[in-house]
Amino acid sequence: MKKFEAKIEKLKEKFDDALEKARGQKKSLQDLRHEFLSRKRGHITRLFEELKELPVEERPAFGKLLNEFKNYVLEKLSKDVSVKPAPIQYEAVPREPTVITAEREDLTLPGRSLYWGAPHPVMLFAQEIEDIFLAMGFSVAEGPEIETDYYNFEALNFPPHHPARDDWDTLYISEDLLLRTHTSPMQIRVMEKNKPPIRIIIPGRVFRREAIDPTHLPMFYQVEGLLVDESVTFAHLKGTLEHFLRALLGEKIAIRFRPSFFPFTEPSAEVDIGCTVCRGQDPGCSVCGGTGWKELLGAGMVDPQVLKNVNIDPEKYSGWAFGLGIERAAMFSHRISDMRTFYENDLRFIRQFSLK
Ligand code: 2NM
Repeated sequence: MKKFEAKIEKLKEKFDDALEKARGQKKSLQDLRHEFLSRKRGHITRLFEELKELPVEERPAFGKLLNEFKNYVLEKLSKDVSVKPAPIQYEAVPREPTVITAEREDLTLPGRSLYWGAPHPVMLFAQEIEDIFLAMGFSVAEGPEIETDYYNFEALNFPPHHPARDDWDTLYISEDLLLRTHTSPMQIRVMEKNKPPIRIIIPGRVFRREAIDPTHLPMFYQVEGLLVDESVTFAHLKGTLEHFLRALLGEKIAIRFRPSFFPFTEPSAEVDIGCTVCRGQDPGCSVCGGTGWKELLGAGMVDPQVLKNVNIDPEKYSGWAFGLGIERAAMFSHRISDMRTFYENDLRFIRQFSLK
């Protein structure tokens, strides 16, 4: 049966033709494999079916020819390096949008900003004061809030039972221990440990037995300053404090010195600043009471007896000192009418100052 042999020959030509065209194209090569080898309708599969209809004696020879052709096709197709295994197809699993919103956080929301807190206005004002004195070559020191009678009073020239002690309503812990009524005890400690020249300021909490009202608290902050050197005069005190007050409250602030008395300074003065609210123009002014002046700090030349108490020779050295209530100064600078607002911890109040 030459006819069968011719069919194979024809198919081979067809295959070679198609293979030439399909070279390098995966899809076409897969199609070609399907066209010739498909188990149902492939050309070669059909020829195997036809083989069964041939006379039995002819089948082996043609069967051999057909098998050779089949192997030829398989070999050709498998040799084509461009035929690679088909990529794995992953199936997309659809998700219900309701599941996403109900079970997962919304990652597109903006973050919540953290509140870092704000410096307290009293601390900010203390820093402003410190900066002014640091620029003039002063150092800053702190000391204990619990003191002995000696450092708080006796070394500062308050003798026992002296009526001057009545001006400082003291909170006693025991016969000898008390809550300091000023930061001057630390100035005694500084003078005990250091030789002049001394330039220091001491900020810190002080305590007095006070009835609470808009201008009095039993705890408040003070800054005291001290300068000791040779040939120091009241003129240095005056010039330094004037510079300090102008730097703190503005160049135009009015300043006056009034004679006064403190046990630890001689002579002593109280320093007033002109009322910035009414500028002395309103006899009914609630800030200055119509006087046009506001007392801001106390100062004076360190009493020779205080210098002797710390073994500094008053014949060789002299010094000046001052004390200032920080809340009181801050109230005046910021026009705050009630000192208690500093310690009510109302964040709406406290936050305003750090915006400066
Ligand atoms: C004030 C007023 C005047 C003062 C004096 C001293 C020391 F230690 F040198 F004697 N320290 N602070 C002083 C002087 C304090 O506060 C209203």
